[in-house]
Amino acid sequence: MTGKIVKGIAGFYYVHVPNKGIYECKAKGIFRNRNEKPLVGDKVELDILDDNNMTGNITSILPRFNRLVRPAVANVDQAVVVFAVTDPEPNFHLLDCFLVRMMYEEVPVIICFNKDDLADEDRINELLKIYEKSGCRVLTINTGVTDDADEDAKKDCYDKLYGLLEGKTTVLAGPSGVGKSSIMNMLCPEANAQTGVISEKLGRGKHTTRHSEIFCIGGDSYVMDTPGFSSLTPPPIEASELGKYYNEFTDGDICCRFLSCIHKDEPDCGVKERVADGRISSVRYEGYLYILEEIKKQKKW
Ligand SMILES: Nc1nc2c(ncn2[C@@H]2O[C@H](COP(=O)(O)OP(=O)(O)OP(=O)(O)O)[C@@H](O)[C@H]2O)c(=O)[nH]1
Ligand SMILES: [Mg+2]
Ligand SMILES: [Zn+2]
Repeated sequence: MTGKIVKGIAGFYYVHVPNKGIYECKAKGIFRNRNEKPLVGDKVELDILDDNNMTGNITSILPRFNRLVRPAVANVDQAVVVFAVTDPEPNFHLLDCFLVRMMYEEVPVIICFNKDDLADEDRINELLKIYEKSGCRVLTINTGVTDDADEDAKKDCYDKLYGLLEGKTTVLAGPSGVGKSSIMNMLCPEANAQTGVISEKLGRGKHTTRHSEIFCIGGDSYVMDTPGFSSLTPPPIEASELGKYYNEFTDGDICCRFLSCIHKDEPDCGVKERVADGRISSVRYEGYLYILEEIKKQKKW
């Protein structure tokens, strides 16, 4: 029998088998020997141990379409990276690093700024403007959790997001406290995911979600809720390659004097010209310089 791992906790894997339900499984020793660990999202073969208690053994992992390291999940079609417009304030370096990582993994990303009820229109337009040329679709929503939330606005947000998720397996990723689990609950109230409050002292989330978990939001549409992350390392690329991961920099009209230009200290750099005249967002460019340094540091090890 085959199923899909929807959750893994403390050595147990919860495997969903269509029309039967969720089996609590152990992975047999073969995985440990092969250094192969089942991941949430994996399609697996299982032997049923007990149909009444819904227990089984995972005997093999079917070939993976892809796998992500952070968050650790397999077989995703796309990622929705969630940041809050505020509370917590968006960390653009972290967001940009996530985008570079996903591009490296060839996983399309939708950028979702949540909690748009907490910001005015100017701020929202500013955020949209930063990412408008990133090559990602960008949207702003709120999950309607506040007491004065308007039902129509809530329905609009649901529709906006649902339309992008239909028929796909999507991972919700982002820092703690931005509202990933709240989005999960908006999409699928049965998920009943636990949500947390922002720490007043630290101004960030408290890592309410501890394990990745998949929910079916209707038909063959699946969404994975994942724990928040607070730091990310760039993918293993050369500093000279980073520019390729910035859609804004790869416009055919951009011309740098040096072919090997990394758009940092070189003269006659087309990218820097566009940053200076505002055609490339300075936030994106600063993020680029930051990740460039991270890559150089990584290389030293
Ligand atoms: N104002 C406002 N608050 C929201 C919105 N969405 C979520 N929140 C609140 O933000 C806090 C954090 O939400 P969670 O859904 O737990 O955040 P998370 O991203 O799952 O966090 P981790 O599980 O720690 O990674 C909760 O207090 C939510 O009620 C929104 O659209 N607007
Ligand atoms: Mg959560
Ligand atoms: Zn250049």
